[in-house]
Amino acid sequence: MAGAGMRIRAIRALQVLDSRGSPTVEAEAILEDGTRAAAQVPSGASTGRHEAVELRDGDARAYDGRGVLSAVANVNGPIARALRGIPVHERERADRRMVELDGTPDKSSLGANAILAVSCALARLHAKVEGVPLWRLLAGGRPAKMPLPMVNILSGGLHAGGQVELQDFLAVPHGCASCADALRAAAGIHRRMQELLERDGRAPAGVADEGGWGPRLDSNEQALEYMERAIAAAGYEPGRQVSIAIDAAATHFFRNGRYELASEGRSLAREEMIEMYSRWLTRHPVVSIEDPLAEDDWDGWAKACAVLGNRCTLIGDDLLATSQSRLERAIRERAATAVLVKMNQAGTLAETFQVVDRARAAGFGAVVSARSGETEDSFLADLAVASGAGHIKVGSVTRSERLAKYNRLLRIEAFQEGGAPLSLAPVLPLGHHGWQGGSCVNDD
Ligand code: 2PG
Ligand code: MG
Repeated sequence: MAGAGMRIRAIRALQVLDSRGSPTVEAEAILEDGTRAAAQVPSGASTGRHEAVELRDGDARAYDGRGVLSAVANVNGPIARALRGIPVHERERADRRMVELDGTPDKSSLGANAILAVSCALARLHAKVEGVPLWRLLAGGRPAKMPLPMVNILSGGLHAGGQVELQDFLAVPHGCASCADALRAAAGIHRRMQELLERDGRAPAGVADEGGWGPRLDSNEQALEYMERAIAAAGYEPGRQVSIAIDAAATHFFRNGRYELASEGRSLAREEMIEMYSRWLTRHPVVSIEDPLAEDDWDGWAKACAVLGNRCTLIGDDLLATSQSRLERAIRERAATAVLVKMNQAGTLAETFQVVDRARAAGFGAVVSARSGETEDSFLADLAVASGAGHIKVGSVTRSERLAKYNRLLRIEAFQEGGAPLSLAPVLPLGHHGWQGGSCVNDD
């Protein structure tokens, strides 16, 4: 361990801007010999109630109250003081120190944005000192592999002005042999989608928060029809080479016990939502549904798993909030079959890896995910490879805060950095229901 003896001399932070022009935290860690590394943290729009808290200043005179100068001050003050002198390889100890120092269950005292920025900067610094790629350092003994990208093509909900309620319709190019091929497929589908929408007079003036299209549509299901058409127009067979993933983000259209599909003039009970998804699974090649129901509708999720769980992967985002205790409950109650992994929902790298590792042990799938507000930091790509999750969700193939991650994956794949055997997961991992892929596997 080349860097084992190297201790932290200083940590400092500043306020930078994310892809929506909102402030976020960048932290830099510096060792005794002057070696330094930095990291920036992302920020969600469709945030769940159970996420670790992002500290915002609330001063309406700056960035509509969204400044993060208090989080920055927490890094520069108490966090820097508490971590000074800790050897850089003792990163878990550093994460624990920060959690203890914060002292709240949701990191609302120091801010998850402050804590995570430091946690990631320390990991990057440690990799630098060891002279290994970040993903290799993070992997430890985990089965690192190239993740299959799930690429946003159409957006709705809070990411696209609510044209339709469901938030994401994504292409899953599982029939491709490499990450590079999967991205080429996704880029083709994104372009063909633009042409199809233009032809129908539905082309939006710009792209949505994650770089996909946010058109006005007649219904949520119409998004699935467009997805199939765009996949075929790009030269791929829907369901055999490229399938569809949905992130409904249902928490955000759930009011008073009902799911409000306002664009369709419908208000659905949870059973009707499950029936709707069931019909869609019959008609369209959908391999996974994220947040099909709201974040605290545990009974609904268990029903959804019983009815849909052997036909597609049910991924908990707002439901699980990258929280160990919520994941335990989902395992116990069979309330999901995969977990969405977002570092800033947990607030430290150590807790993020605990969730990924527990999911693997329980036979749950895992998808490592970016946020709708992102930065040029490519950390997530290394995390996805290191975790062995097999899947990554970064948004679309436009906007450089997305491409920073994809391009980092391409670099890791092209140069086989670090020499580990990397493999592309063929299809979404399934939960405890034992379904093995059905017609969605490219079995040529
Ligand atoms: C999600 C994410 C990313 P946000 O819901 O999965 O698409 O969105 O960061 O706004 O929570
Ligand atoms: Mg989501």
